[in-house]
Amino acid sequence: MDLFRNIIARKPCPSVTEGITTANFGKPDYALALKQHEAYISALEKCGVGITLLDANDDYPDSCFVEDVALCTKKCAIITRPGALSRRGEAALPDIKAAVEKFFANIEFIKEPGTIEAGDIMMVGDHFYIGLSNRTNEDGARQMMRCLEKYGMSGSLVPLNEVLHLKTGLSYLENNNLLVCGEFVTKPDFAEFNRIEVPIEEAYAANCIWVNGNVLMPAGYPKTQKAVERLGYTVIPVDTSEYKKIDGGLSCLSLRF
Ligand code: CIR
Repeated sequence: MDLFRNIIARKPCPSVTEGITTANFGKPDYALALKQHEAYISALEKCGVGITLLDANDDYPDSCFVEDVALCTKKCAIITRPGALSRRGEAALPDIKAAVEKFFANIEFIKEPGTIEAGDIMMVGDHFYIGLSNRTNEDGARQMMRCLEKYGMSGSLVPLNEVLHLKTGLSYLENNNLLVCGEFVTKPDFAEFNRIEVPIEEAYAANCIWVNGNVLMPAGYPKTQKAVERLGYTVIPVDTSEYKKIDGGLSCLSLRF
């Protein structure tokens, strides 16, 4: 597997308190969200990646979830077209485009009527699983597959029933290890992986990120943490309580490449 060398993230803005949510945990505390974001960035620094940190943008409450607006692969970056109307403009912000252009010569764009948010995309080597969700439609997913194929990679579609995004319910930890929860425990698409089941009461912990041999995990999910440690990874717990309140997790807060 290839190491990640860089991440792009965006600071949360004061209006993060108005982020889209289906959860019932109240509004995020902005000061605490900022502190947690700083801790997240420090955890990533410890994993040896260079950090590009974009300024907060108060026009877009969910703009700290920068994962959704671009897919960064080894050969190209693809700027998405978010399905959530309040988020659509995030993909067109000049600073994200400029940040991606710093690292990628090949940049593609998803076009109308396609919609896709990259939280719905899981990379496994040169193959990308693409969830069909309320945010990602078939047109967007097929445009994404064509972009990947243009650069010698591949994609496959995974219809979703229960989760916001594909990676809400599963995380690839390299070495064929896949954390799975809920509908992903039995999906045939993932039968060949070494599946580690996340108990339903710890469902939020199914969204983790592998970064150069470490696994960043949300703090407070001891069963899942033990299971990941047993696989031999160095676990770095990160508190994301304020992001959980608006359906966000660890992967959503960065682009890693
Ligand atoms: C949203 O509903 O779009 C945000 N409140 C949460 C986005 C989470 N992003 C992700 O899972 N990749």
